[in-house]
Amino acid sequence: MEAKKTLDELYAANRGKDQYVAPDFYGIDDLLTEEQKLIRGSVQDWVKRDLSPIIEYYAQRAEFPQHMVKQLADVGAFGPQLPLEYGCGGMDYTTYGIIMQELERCDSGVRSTASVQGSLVMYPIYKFGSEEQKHKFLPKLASGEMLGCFGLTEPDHGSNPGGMTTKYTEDGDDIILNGAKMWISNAPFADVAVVWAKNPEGKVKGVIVERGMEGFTTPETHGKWSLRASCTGELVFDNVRIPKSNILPNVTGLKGPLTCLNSARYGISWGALGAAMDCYDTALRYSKQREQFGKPIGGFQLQQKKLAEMITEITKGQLLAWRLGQLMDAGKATPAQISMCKRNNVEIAINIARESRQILGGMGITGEYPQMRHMANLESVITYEGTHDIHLLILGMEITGENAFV
Ligand code: TGC
Ligand code: FAD
Repeated sequence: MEAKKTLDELYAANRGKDQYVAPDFYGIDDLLTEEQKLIRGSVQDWVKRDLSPIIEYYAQRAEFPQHMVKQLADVGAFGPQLPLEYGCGGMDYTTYGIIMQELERCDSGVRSTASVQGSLVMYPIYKFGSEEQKHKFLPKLASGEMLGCFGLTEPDHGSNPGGMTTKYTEDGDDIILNGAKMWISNAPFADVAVVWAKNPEGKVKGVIVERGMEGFTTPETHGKWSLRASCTGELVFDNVRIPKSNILPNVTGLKGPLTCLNSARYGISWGALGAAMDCYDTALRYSKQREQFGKPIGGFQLQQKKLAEMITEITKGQLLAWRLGQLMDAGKATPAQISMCKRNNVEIAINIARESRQILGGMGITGEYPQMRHMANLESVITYEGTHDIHLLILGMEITGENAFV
């Protein structure tokens, strides 16, 4: 492996190379407020200046760009939809979606870091935590002083989290936690983990586990071909003694973690579209520059078909995401509507990554272009936060009234 480069070396080599222009075929920008466009612009500028130049390098090395955590906080990516009172952004859900889109336009792993922090760590503490927990954790999570992770999935319980075996017993003012979580984004770097475990009555509760608690370890998961710039790991609890004051008091049952997933899945709906827009934009530019048989390949009907179909799917996805944002802001979005949007937008993104890679010919398989990284990343995105199949079943149950899960 090549010697480790410094950030300065990466910036010197790569700044200014990112030529991204967001596709907007239907003038969907007209549906956004000036403030939303302003925030998008500032995130877009940061991504071009500080993230694009380094992302391929970190992904190739399967390394988490830890310095980015503070920068993500500075651009307002952690909990933008949560109240100002706790140091968060105080913005609407549409703005939250727009930020996720700009991040995933660069890399799904970066969006993942922000999704987990904002929707899966800060949101449950805000929604289900005590005032003391909110004041203790939210400002530090919003400012990037702390990084968090969310532990729901277990080795034997992925799509069916209700079967979880992680559990705790009570001992005076403490609980004793035992079990293990798997596939946890941010885990090896996290200062806190929001963990879902069964109480002595067998009911699911949320518990804030803090790094340094005895018996709590977070081994890293190695060998991923996807989401390589995001760090994934396990959470292992071996008789971890935790004060009862770390239990989230205001929710009991699986609806706790699933409510948080509504918010995160919503963010992915916008995010995946960002990856699709980057792939399309890259392929469109390439098709105008690359010549074969004496003319740009964009002049051949077969390439135009690919590009025309991509922009059609992107436009439909943009409208779905925008409308879902409106429903979220009005507090009316249903889980099945969120499932439809997450499922559709991730699927079109993965198809567009693949098709656009073909337009780049051999160059498309190199790290010079983002297609392969997006394509590999999206294999995780189509699996986590509910698999493609699970979202179809959620939708199927909503429209037929019949449960096909079991
Ligand atoms: P079921 O009996 O249907 O429901 C149990 C309770 O939960 C309620 N509920 C919801 N509440 C809020 N929002 C939702 N979306 C909800 N869906 C269900 C439901 O009303 C019930 O409440 P109550 O009061 O009656 O008890 O549950 P089930 O056991 O049959 O399971 C079905 C379900 C929905 C859990 C399953 O379909 C599912 O969603 N599985 C997917 C699991 C999943 O998404 N895991 C994600 C792990 S986290 C992650 O991947 C993070 S990646 C982050 C990154 O890096 O970006
Ligand atoms: P399984 O549930 O074993 O599913 C395997 C296959 O069976 C899938 O195709 C599925 O669709 C299908 N299947 C399952 N049930 C049914 C059914 N009833 N009907 C039809 N088909 C079915 N989890 C967290 O808690 N926190 C995190 O931060 C987190 N980050 C992740 C990061 C990455 C990179 C990845 C890959 C995963 C992450 N996950 C996280 C876990 C993720 O949510 C799970 O992988 C996902 O929910 C699927 O669970 P599973 O992998 O156990 O697959």
